[in-house]
Amino acid sequence: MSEAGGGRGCGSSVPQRAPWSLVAATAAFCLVSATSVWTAGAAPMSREERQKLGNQVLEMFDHAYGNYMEHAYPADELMPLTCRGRVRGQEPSRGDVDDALGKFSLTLIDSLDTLVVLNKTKEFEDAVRKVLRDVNLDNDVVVSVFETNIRVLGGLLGGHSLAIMLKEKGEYMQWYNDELLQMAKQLGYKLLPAFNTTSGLPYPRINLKFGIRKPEARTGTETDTCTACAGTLILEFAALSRFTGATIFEEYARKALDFLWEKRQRSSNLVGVTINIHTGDWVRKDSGVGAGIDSYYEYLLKAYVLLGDDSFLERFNTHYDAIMRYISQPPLLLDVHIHKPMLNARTWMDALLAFFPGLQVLKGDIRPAIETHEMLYQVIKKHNFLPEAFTTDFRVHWAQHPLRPEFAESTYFLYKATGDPYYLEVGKTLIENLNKYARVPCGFAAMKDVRTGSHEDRMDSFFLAEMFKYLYLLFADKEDIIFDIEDYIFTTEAHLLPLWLSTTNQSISKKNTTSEYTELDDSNFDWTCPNTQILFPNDPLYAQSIREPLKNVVDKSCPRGIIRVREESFRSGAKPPLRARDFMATNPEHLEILKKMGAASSIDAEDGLRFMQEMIELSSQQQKEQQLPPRAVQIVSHPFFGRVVLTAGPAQFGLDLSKHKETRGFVASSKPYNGCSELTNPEAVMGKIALIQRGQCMFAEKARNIQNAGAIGGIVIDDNEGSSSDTAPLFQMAGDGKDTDDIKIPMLFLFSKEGSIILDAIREYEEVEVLLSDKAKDRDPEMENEEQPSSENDSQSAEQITSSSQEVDLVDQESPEESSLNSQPESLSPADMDNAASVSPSEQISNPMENHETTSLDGECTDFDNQLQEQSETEEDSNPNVSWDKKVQPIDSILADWNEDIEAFEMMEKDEL
Ligand code: DMJ
Repeated sequence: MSEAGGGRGCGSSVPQRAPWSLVAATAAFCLVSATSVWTAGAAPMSREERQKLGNQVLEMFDHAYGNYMEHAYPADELMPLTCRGRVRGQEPSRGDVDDALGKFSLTLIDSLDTLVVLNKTKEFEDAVRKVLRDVNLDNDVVVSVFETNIRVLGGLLGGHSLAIMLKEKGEYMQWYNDELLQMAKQLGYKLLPAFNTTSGLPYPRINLKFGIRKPEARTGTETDTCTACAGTLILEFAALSRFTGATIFEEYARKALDFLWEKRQRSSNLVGVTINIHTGDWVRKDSGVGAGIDSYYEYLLKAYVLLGDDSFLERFNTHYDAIMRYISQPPLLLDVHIHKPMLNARTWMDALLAFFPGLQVLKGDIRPAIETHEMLYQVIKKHNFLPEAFTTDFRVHWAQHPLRPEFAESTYFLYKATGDPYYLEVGKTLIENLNKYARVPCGFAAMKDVRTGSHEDRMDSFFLAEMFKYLYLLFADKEDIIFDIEDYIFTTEAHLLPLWLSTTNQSISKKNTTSEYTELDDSNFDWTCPNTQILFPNDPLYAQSIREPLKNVVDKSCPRGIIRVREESFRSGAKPPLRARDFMATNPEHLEILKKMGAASSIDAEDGLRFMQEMIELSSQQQKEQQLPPRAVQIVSHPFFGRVVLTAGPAQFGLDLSKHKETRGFVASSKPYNGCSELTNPEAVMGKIALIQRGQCMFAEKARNIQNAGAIGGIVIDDNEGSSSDTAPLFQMAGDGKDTDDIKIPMLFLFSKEGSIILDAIREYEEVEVLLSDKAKDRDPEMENEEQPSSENDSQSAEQITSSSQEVDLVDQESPEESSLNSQPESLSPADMDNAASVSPSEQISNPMENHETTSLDGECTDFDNQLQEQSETEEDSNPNVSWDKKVQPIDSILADWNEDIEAFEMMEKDEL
């Protein structure tokens, strides 16, 4: 165990060299692992069971990595539904998400150090050879500087760190001669032109071959970047400098951090989500700990740990104090405005903030970490995964889940800090859910919609870099890992950097240590560190006692408005402010209140502002609620056994699957394939779910034709080749303007990519059975042994459906399985033939609100709001800063901010996480 140091030490009020050996394993800055003190609470998990779960994680990793290597490599990522590689330019663009892909075998590089952690040393050696042999870092591709840094530079450095560790051990990697480090350096130099701005903040994107400025670069015109994008470089860049002696990398990353610190909002000490890289103005002035900011905070604290530079801890502590004052509303973490930090900026939280409890463990602030983690776990128990965004009353706001690792990360750190076996049970649930809902024959697929259980053809590289590492380490004993993990720090992508770097090539930190902090009061900073003896004073039930009051927080919560409870409590005795949801234009009292808003006092003006925000939210929510949520097509026959779930659009006619039992049946293509005339193969579709191609007539007409032929359901497949629910907004199939009550069968719509998964399955397996539903049926091992039942929907049986026998003289079309792969219709349908129910432009593809959950939660209301209120009142008493909110703010300034706030709010709504 190395004694790397340079920062502040536990239990000391003066700087000293500290053993940072606990950082990686417990990530608990100054925390002693409490594993050994645990004696009661959740039942302890036996070594045998932990080993079993560890082995399960290894098997899952093999499934993900093996399929990537077999079917996708050297592509950047695996597409687990279509079982092939995702090559940029060959797939429809997914926008910003694709900027992580640089044609540099991303998943392989991101997986390197995971292989060593999981004891796959031989595979690691092979993987390193492949990287050195195959990876080209000079592609003409525009990539994200942030993603390339954390995943590729971090991956190469993590690989190098463990390669030299293995070489030193004397068995593996004896041939290794710093080749990964040379690649990392080459990549580092490629990223440097991005920093060529007056502010020193990097451009968000760079062309790997042409940099920023050259005409061929196709980038360099951006003006904004996110705070995390500019503030998450120091660990990798400093490691690169210290490994190589080339100081320029650490200098550049420090300069960007210095600039962000300078630009913090001085009265709140918060930073916004996006910043202008030329002027340094905040572009988005909302502030939280999730998307857009998250790893900026993480890197301040970890930079202190790795580099031993006090200025980073001072900055972190200043921000942390502000976060706990304004953003933390335990167990929630809610975004606020940097200028008006008592005003919430959103009514929802994003999944990325799930890393924060882990960071709080590193900081040593365990109580709020336990509370937020518990709240997140309950959301997961409700939806199987953490949706990308969820509301303060725990409804799904954005239903995707790309297999993010942040919650597993926090679970691991909390277990290390508390030793509470409860966290092992949490990890077990994560493993079960991944296998049950995300595992597909060719890897693990991201969830397109946690409510329906449908998949996206996507397995991000961070799933291998982070998820398996944290899950494996959660169940591992020290002897299960071939090196001492406590000698390393985790980057934000869970790459491992050795702590001995803190004492190597330190010239840069010495040169650049700023002296501006003399203005700050030292008493703001925690120079001493908590330890487990204080945190858990002989009380092994400590963590449980914190979780207990929160145990029903999700199930029994009532919808809340966006007003923060703290604010309401300031006005005890006063009439509660008018809320948008209660407003009635016919109520004279309401009109009177409205008139007053913005006219009398700052409080009234703030009520007015809030009212406007609520109105915008409410109307956008109501718009969404008028749309039907997506449906699921689940392939249940061999060899899929329910593992592949496709996102489908509903129809405004026919059987409503949300009200009825699902429909199950074998599929058959209709002839003609467009379904626009009487079918010529009724015997083939009778009692089955008919596949029909979009185009050439109305959806309702197709439905009638297949119903008349005896089909029990229909799936319309888009004729626009390459379309996918990953890149196009789902819509409802509208009727034909006539009465559609005669259509009794369920109809669903699949984009071409999802449709081709079924068509390919028919070609390969002939008999393909699917389930049409509003939510995928749970998969369990028995499903694989189940007999193939006939349609569960007897009332929909073919015999009961009246058949018409109109003779229509139309040319028969080839069915897709007879035609060649990717056969195209003879002529493309006029766009206006199929009448998709209109979708407003603001609800196009990338709009997260598209998936807004419309159902309210079951369960009675608890006194959760009261709990929060009580807590807030206590905080008010002890919080010197509450006076901020009480200050009379000039009404003009509030009104001047009004437009800005509404604009920011609208941007947030559009923003992709
Ligand atoms: C990872 O790439 C990193 O953890 C990053 O900091 C943000 N989150 C993704 C995975 O969700």
